[in-house]
Amino acid sequence: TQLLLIVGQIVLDSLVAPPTSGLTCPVVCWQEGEAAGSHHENPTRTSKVPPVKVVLLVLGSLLAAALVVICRLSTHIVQIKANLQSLTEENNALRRKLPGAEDEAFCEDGWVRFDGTCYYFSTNRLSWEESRKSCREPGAELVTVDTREEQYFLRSVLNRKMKTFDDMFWIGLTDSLEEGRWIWVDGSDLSESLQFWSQKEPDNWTGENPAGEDCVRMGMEGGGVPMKNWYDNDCTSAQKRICEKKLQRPKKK
Ligand SMILES: [Ca+2]
Ligand SMILES: [Ca+2]
Ligand SMILES: [Ca+2]
Repeated sequence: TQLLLIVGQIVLDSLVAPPTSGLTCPVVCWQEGEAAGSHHENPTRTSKVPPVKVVLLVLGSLLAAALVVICRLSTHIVQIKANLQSLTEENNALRRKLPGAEDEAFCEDGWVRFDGTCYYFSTNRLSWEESRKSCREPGAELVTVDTREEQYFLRSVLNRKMKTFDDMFWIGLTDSLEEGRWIWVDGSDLSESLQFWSQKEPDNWTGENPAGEDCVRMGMEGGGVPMKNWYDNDCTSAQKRICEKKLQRPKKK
């Protein structure tokens, strides 16, 4: 502001003040002054500041003042943006503390979180029925594959975990009630569009158990076909298992 006032005063002075040295034309004055100054023939005229120079000086000052204002505004905008960022983070933190907030939920140690669900990949082996019981103890169930994304997630984990071809995991799918009718442990029928049988499966093979194969385990992708990693198997054989349950929430105080 002070700078602007000074600049304004200079403008006024240059307009109001009468021409000095008896010269009537500022341009002539300047031209003469320049010419004289360059030859050092008229020291009295070269000591005056020509009005055109004053105008240039004023314009320069105004430009400088404008730059200062723009610079200060930019600083303010940066500060406002930083404040907004800080408030957004604070808001998100408060939201997480609200009852039912998704991010407050968690999976217990040993369980893997994916898309609002916790999964457990066992290291010990049990029959299919025993596996189901074991999953139910902590309030879970043998896994049901409800989406392609869930299948993709499970196969990705298994691809990392499995050491040998036979190192498979029970999932919650069986046709023990009616041969060929596959039902999930939640009672729903296996949908046509969401099946991931490996090559030549299910085959209800009777080589190991004359009762055939009525339970499903998930393993390596047969023939290297991506995602196709389901095998029906003898339900009494001991296999690892995958359990799933909803995200846990802290107990209310
Ligand atoms: Ca599921
Ligand atoms: Ca069967
Ligand atoms: Ca089979």
